[in-house]
Amino acid sequence: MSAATSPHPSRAASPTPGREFSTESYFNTQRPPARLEVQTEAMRSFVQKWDGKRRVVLVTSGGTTVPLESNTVRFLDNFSAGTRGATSAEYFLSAGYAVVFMHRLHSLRPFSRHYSHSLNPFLDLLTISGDSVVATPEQAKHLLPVLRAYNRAHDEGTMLSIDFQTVNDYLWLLRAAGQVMAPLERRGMFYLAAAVSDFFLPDDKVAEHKIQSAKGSLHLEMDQVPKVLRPLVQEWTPEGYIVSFKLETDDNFLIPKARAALARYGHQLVIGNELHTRKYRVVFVERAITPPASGKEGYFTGGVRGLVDKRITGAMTPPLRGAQTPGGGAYEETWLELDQLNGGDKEKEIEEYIIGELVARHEAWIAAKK
Ligand code: PAZ
Repeated sequence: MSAATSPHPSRAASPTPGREFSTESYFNTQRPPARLEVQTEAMRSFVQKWDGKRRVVLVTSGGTTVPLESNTVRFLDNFSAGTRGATSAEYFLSAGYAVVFMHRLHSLRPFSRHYSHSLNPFLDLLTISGDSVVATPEQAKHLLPVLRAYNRAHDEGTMLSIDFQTVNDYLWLLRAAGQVMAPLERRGMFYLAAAVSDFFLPDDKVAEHKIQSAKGSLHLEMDQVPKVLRPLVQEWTPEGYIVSFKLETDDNFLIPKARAALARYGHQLVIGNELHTRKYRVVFVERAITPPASGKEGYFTGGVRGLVDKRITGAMTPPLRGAQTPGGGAYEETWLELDQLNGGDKEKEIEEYIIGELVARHEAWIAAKK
């Protein structure tokens, strides 16, 4: 079956194979998820509750699926377990943020992630004492701070969980979150760590029923997911502090791709990470706010907490927001490397340092408006 030929008899075949959807045409033609209104209202009241009391961050987490059938038996997926998002949400909470945790259903979640069934099975924590069940003393030591932080977030209501499954769910929810958080202006942060598919099957190319193997090989032609970072930055939430992630499997692409994203979308920061080293090193790429000493390229080391190697390249351009930065602007790159930051403490997680850096930048972003 070719996906360019509609597998669903009642829907028209896609007129132009491999279409590029604009954001507008995407939302005009693709069906919203069934729970969109309820989830949007939950986000709206959460944001209103915390507006003026805490800064609010939207954390997106986990992978998105692309279903091949609307009665879904099969779907395309990606590797993300949601570790980055779930871990970061915990550090945002402990930094005093209210967190909208927008995550892939059944991916890792803040606090419970410490006890995932594959890495640290729950039953291994417990021991029988008479007729009771208790945590082993060794496990209780680890469990106590996690349980305290979990209970605090629960009692104070500082985290709202919103789940998605498909890339379509994700796009609709991101738009809703952007609009709902717009009144926060600079007090809102977006931390877009979810691994979002670049390709999707539009409604009119999705088979209604399970695709039959009797028809032979399966040919799929997927369309490109619209680049929603642009409307997020320029329309939905023009004042928010927006952090996107860039994942590559070749380190050499990280910086050029991150710079290209900044130039194209005009947001504040791209965090680059490579698939295999993502838990130990990341690079912050942002527009330079101070010119290189020489006026040309230069390396700057030390000075800022957590900064390992800071490099400023290119000619100085003012940091623009919501506008295209012409090629050749000045960029800063800050590498965070866990083994240089953790003082030998193997329990430390890179997200602690990432969030520390972000909180400082977010504060500066808010202060710059006053
Ligand atoms: O979920 P995880 O901890 O296994 O992976 C995190 C990540 C690599 C998905 C995230 O850090 C990231 O880079 N997200 C954006 C991926 C992208 O380029 O679409």
